[in-house]
Amino acid sequence: MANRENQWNAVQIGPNDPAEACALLPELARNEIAAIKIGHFLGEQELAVISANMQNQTIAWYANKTNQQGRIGINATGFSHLPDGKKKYFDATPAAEDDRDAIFDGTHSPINKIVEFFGHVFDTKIATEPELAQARYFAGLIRAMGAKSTLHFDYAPKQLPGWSVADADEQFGLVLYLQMPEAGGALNIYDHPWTPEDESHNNDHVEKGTFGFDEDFLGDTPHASVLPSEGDLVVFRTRNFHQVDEIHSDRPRLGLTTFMSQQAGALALWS
Ligand SMILES: O=C(O)CCC(=O)C(=O)O
Ligand SMILES: [Fe+2]
Repeated sequence: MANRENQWNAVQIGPNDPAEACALLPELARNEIAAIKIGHFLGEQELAVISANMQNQTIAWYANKTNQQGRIGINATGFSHLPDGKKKYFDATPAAEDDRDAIFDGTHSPINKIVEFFGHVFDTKIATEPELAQARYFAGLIRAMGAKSTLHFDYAPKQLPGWSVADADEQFGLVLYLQMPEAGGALNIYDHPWTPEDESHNNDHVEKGTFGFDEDFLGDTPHASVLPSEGDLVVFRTRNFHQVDEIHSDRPRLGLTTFMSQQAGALALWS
């Protein structure tokens, strides 16, 4: 909840304090804080290796959104609306993991680093799907943005019914910033978790993502505006509505993203 000044704030911590980050997760889950910003989660050298490797990968820009919204990797909500979408997602996972790991070649995998970081306190794994012989979810989608995002929320119980990640108590979003624009690109997080009544403002009807929600529907709801630096890891509760601000840059804003679901105290990563 926002405090007396009607501000809602992110808490900033350092990269060597996993116990502190883990202790803040319950506060995040209760909307007492907007986000946890873990400064310098990746150092300059790790960023340089990843950025050089990325030159060999192609960003898949969304139809009609070239240079605005693109990705490297797969995400479950990109498959959930397709016939047999769940099977298609898990069939596509091994190749997506290979592409991802080629980007991490020569440095410690940031996804493993995240698992180890939260693993200091919680049982932390890559999510698996019991219905498909414990097939592993993909984790580590790189999002490229050249313009603001939609106003949206991410919440598997609503968006991925029938997938095991929907059986979670909480869903966090983690973004590790690989490249930031010269100006703009803050992440705005609103103190408003999605409820079914909000659907009257939703402009996406088949596949999630193209239009998002009416930008003005939250009125003066308190929000936090988080402007990360390259190498920072931001953790927030994705059921809260959020939006990436206008971007002013010749090069895309790049974030390595994964969801982190919590169930019965254990954490599971997936994209
Ligand atoms: O890139 C960001 O700052 C947030 C992207 C986003 O909406 C998400 O990861 O759910
Ligand atoms: Fe999101």
